[in-house]
Amino acid sequence: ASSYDVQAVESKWLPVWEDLDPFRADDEVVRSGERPKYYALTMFPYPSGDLHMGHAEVMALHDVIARYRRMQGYEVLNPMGWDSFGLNAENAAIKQDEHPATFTYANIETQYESFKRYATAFDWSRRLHTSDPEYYHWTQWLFLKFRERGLAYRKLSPVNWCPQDQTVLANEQVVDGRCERCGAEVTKRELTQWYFKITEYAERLLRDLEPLEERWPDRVVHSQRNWIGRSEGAHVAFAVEGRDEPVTVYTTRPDTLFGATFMVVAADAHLAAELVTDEQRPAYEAYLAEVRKSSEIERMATDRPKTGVFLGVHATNPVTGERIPVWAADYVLADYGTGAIMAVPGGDQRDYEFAKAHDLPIIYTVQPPEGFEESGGEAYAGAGPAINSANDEVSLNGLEVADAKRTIIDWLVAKGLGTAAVNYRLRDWLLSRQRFWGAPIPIIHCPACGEVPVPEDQLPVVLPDNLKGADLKPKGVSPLAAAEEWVNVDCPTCGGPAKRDSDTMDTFVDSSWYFLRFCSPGNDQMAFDPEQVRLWGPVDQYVGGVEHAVLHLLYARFFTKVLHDMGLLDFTEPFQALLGQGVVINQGKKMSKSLGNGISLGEQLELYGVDAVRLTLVFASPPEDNIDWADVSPAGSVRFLQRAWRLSGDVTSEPGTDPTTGDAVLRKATHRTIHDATALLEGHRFNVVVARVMELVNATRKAIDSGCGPADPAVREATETVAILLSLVAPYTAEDMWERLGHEPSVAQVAWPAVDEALLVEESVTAVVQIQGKVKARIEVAPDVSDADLEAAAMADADVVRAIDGREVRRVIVRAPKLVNIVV
Ligand code: ANZ
Ligand code: ZN
Repeated sequence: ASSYDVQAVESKWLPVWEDLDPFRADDEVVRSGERPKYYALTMFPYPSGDLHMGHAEVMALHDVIARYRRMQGYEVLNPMGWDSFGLNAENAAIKQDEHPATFTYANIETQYESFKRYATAFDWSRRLHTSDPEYYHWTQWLFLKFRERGLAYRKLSPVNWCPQDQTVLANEQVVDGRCERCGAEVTKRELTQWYFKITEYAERLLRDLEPLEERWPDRVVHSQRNWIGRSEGAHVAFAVEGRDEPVTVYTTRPDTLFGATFMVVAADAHLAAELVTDEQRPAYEAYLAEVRKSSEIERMATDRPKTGVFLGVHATNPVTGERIPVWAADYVLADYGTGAIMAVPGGDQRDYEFAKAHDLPIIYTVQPPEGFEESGGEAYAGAGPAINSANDEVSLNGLEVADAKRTIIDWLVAKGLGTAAVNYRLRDWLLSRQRFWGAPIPIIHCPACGEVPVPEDQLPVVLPDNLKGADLKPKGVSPLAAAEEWVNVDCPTCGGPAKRDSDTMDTFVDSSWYFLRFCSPGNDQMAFDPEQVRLWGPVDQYVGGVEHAVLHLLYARFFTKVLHDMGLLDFTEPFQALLGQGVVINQGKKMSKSLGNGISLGEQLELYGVDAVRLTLVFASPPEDNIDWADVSPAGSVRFLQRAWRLSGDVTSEPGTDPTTGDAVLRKATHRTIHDATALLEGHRFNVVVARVMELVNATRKAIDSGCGPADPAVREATETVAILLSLVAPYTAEDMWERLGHEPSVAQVAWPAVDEALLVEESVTAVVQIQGKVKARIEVAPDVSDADLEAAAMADADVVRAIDGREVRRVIVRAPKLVNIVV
């Protein structure tokens, strides 16, 4: 064909690639040392519909990396699968009166076909779905292993409850007090739930972020740090009247202890109910009922009046000996620190407002600067020397905050009243969900034996396939609890009647280890083969959305560390490098149904073809930036691809023609492009790579039409380079060009072109000739000119000869290629 037909090119190459399977990763090649491994991974999708523009972007970017590394000589593992459990399918199933599997696997097939058409460089032989029993068998096994190590446990505690989805949520799934999925305001409920003890790994999760700083986006590292939220302070014990045990508080400001004028216990902590006197109990219970009704959003609002109730008891401030009242309030959180605080209204704004509202004393313990209005309605949280802070034994007065902290902690330790303490904001990971479409928790509850793990040889615990539609409607308990046949079993230990745990696991459990499964997919003896993971792991480059900063990316790091500690992994971090792509927006706004500004990927592909859409997405901006579809031109991409493709039809030299005799100007442009593209690819500046290929296409066109002509070997070299570079972004066009240039498919399998360094050398440089220190001439010389040649050229220059004017040359200093200094 002499004109570029997008449809024809696509339908021509798709089946050829299907046969060639050029992206299959070969274990043997790596094991034998023939090629080094490279593990390229992109976040696997939920099968919630067909692929959309967001997928198209991330896959286009990820493909550039995978294809480039392959051409560089790596054996690339680039697998793909589906994160196929979750509420999405379950809600759709309820609406359509189906089993969630029906919806899930239909969507997977649709997405699979779309991935293929989109020409992604995946090794499909490793495909997995987290909702397959073959996969969740091992999710369940891992759960049991974590439990054996004391890292999975059950406890009763107030949990985040989404009234819309009728299920509990992990802290990470509550965003600004709302359900991350449906946006409903989250409330609290007291429930017995399963947790992973991620807090035991808090310090390591924090410490190991440091080496990631170089190769992970700042934003992600920063939010993980904040989320783990390490703080240093002290535990201080307060004696409480009528109680043997003291109440311990966590404070980051032990230096302010002299200003602790009251205590506050979280209203919904058990401690509050324990402490309250009979007299105050009715008031407390009324208050607690109010607190329970309010959502997290209301409770966290800073401008909210500081409500609370006196518990009727007093404690003793350990440094002042003062009797201080103990209150309950909702601004103190039950699950942070110890759930109780020493209130220092002079130093903490929340305490200050509470003190004002309830008429409690305020003492400043740090000297505020000149001009600070003590009655201006504010606590002073800044630096300065301690004041009002002395008793008979210890004085902090005059000490700056850090010194004061040290001094008071030493005193508390000596008195047996406190210790230095580190606290983390990170909570344990709540993993159980009262929903159907997830991996069942492999535990059996027996009235006689208690919690009994399902024996390993009875895994997987498979979901029942006879539930659908209304059976799955949320009722507050898992639909599995109502599935009599499924839930009632014999106890594996005593044989008596027992019940299966009817909760399923958070889908983030499934995705915390999928990158390991890809190394030995289909293994029915283990979750992953440690030998195979040694071969391929860890992931060299991960590509995906940074909205997962504190969810998936933290959980996967936690799993990796635990599995390392179990002796199953050599490494402790799963993802060596992370690229977080921007999002595709339209007309300045996020695409949404309500705004009606959605762009259908399918339509774009019909209109412009796969290559043009991919090219547009890669060319639009640096990968991390958002792309506004209103600002880009897929039609322009089509025109460029046509221009590139036409070159391949114009080349008249034979394949294999030695390029070294070709046109020097074009050859230099070609090799400069290869050289720069390599550096740009390493730096993930893919959009600039595209711009450079566009320039090379123009240079080649010019050489054909008005330069050396189509038969010149340099034209072939340039066009082949265009095809190879373009194959990272526009695989169909590149493959077709490659064939028209007389080669066998696939261009994806050729080696990255080598740069001829000699062709990178600059043409000439300007040398300055001075006589008696004054510039007399400038001459053009080769950059690698020798001192002797440069001196000869200078002495022969007409201006120099005139300037010397016959005088005797006493000395010549030469600094090739820049300077000649002549002394006469
Ligand atoms: C006395 C004090 C004086 C405090 C002062 C601060 C300033 P971070 O940095 O986030 O760890 N706190 C402790 N447990 C709490 C809970 N369960 N709910 C609400 N607040 C709690 O915060 C630690 C500080 O937050 C602690 O230090 C405590 O107040 C409060 F001038 O103690 B501080
Ligand atoms: Zn039993």
